[in-house]
Parts: sequence; C-alpha cells; structure tokens
Amino acid sequence: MLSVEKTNYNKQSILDELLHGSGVVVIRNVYSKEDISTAREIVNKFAENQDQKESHFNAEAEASGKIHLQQRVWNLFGKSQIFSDLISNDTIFDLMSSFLGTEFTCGSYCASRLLPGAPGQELHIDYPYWDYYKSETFPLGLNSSFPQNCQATIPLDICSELSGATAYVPGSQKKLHYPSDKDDFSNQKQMTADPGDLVFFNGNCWHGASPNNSNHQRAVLLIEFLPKYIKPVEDLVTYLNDDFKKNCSEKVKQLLGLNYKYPKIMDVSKTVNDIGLGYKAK
Ligand SMILES: O=C(O)CCC(=O)C(=O)O
Ligand SMILES: [Fe+2]
Repeated sequence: MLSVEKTNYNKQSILDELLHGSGVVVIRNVYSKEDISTAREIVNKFAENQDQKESHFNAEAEASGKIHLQQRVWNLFGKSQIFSDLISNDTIFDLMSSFLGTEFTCGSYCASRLLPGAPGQELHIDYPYWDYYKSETFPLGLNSSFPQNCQATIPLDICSELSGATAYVPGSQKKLHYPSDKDDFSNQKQMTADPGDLVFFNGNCWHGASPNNSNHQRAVLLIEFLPKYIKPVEDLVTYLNDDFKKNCSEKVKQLLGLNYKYPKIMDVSKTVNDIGLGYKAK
C-alpha cells in the first residue's frame, strides 16, 4: 500500500500503484476532523434507527447470526449536504479524472459500519461487477489491463488491524479473478487508516471488511467510482427529488451521471444529428 500526504503526492505514482502495484493507496490528512465527525454522527443516527439494510458478501455473518453487526447506510447524497461536500474533494477529482476519465461518475455511495464482534466479509472483487463469480455471464477475454472502477473509503473511525480495516491481497487486481477458498490469501494485508485519510483501491483487487475485534465501531464511507459508460450498482438518481438535481453542484451532477445523457429516449429526441467529430462535413 502506497501512503502519501495530501500536500505532496506524485499523481503518476498513485495511478501506477492502483493499476500495476499493490492496488491500494492511502492519502493522509485530506479531511478536517470536524467534517468527519459530522458525517460520523449522521451515519450513526441512521444506522441506529433504520431496519437492517441490504449488504453484500456477508454469508458468514448471516450464518452466525451476526449480520446485524455489519450495517449499511445507503443513499448518502440524499442524507445530508456533508456527503456531497466530502465526495467533491479536489484530490478525488484530480486522481479519478486521470484514472477513469474526466467524466467519471459515482456508482454507489454508502457507509459500511462494523460493530464490535462483526466477523467481516468474504474476500471479493467489486468490478467489472461484483457477481464476477458467474464469469460465463461476462464477455470473452475480459481482463484487468485498464481501470474499470476505483473504490474509495473515507474512514470515520480508526481503521486498525484490530477494528476491521478492509483486508486486501496486494497485486491481486492484475489477474482478473473472483477469489474463492481455493486461492492463496497468505499475503493478505489491511488498509489501515485514520479519520481524515482517504483510501483508494482498485475494484479488481481482492478485498473485504475484516473482523472487528476491537471494542469500538469501525465505520467508513464506501464509494464506487466508474468510467461514465459503466452501469452503476446503486440507482443514486431515483432517490433524489427535482430540487436536489437542479440545485446540486456541477461536481455532484457529474457524479450522478446527470451530465452524460445516456441511456437517452431516442425516439422522442428532436436532434437530427448529435454525436461525431463532423470532419467529413468540412
Ligand atoms: O467495509 C469494508 O471494509 C469494505 C466493504 C466492501 O468491500 C464492499 O461491501 O464491497
Ligand atoms: Fe467490496
């Protein structure tokens, strides 16, 4: 895992680390303690007052009666302005614009909260899609030679080895493969980080929440960033009313895919010619 300071990073080395290195980068001291503590309070309030929501890769927790210790808070754009502010950070836009293209979007934005005693997740990949274990449903020759996604976590609590910092297998993103109990996890590491830090990891890298063996909660904001042409796993737009969509910032519009018009209802479009460079008309 490459660890750098926000004030002093080399962009190319971060992009190389995500694609060709360990697959994980932590940028230290990106967010203020106040913003993180505001976000944490809101996440905790929702987590404590809502029914158990859908979560993933948690078969072990479900089988052992501990699924209630692994909580999700979804639809963060709709929960408070602080979540739009945190995701609109310049470091995120600088790095993701280079990694996924300048019109990158957000495919999911939730909080992942592990209470003490949570057993963690199975190691998995998130992209090209998180059901890649059904590899026959994907195109022939699909590989991880270029970035198809980038995950980010924003720790709201100390993410230590004990408290369940996300586990990963360094370099596993290079060979696209959904891991199983037949794979070797002996080189597994954890994305240890503190509140204020920003962690990026390649969604093709084998990873998953670790057991929380500490006596405190471990919450992170968990974000999926995508190139503009990939279908997101979370429908972030339907939650939001017209006022939000009209008044949110240009960055949030981009993240929600509102600036990229596809899929479009072609049959009612009044445009007679839209896409192309137009060089044959000159
Ligand atoms: O909460 C975590 O540490 C990771 C969660 C994750 O990887 C997922 O749900 O896809
Ligand atoms: Fe994941």
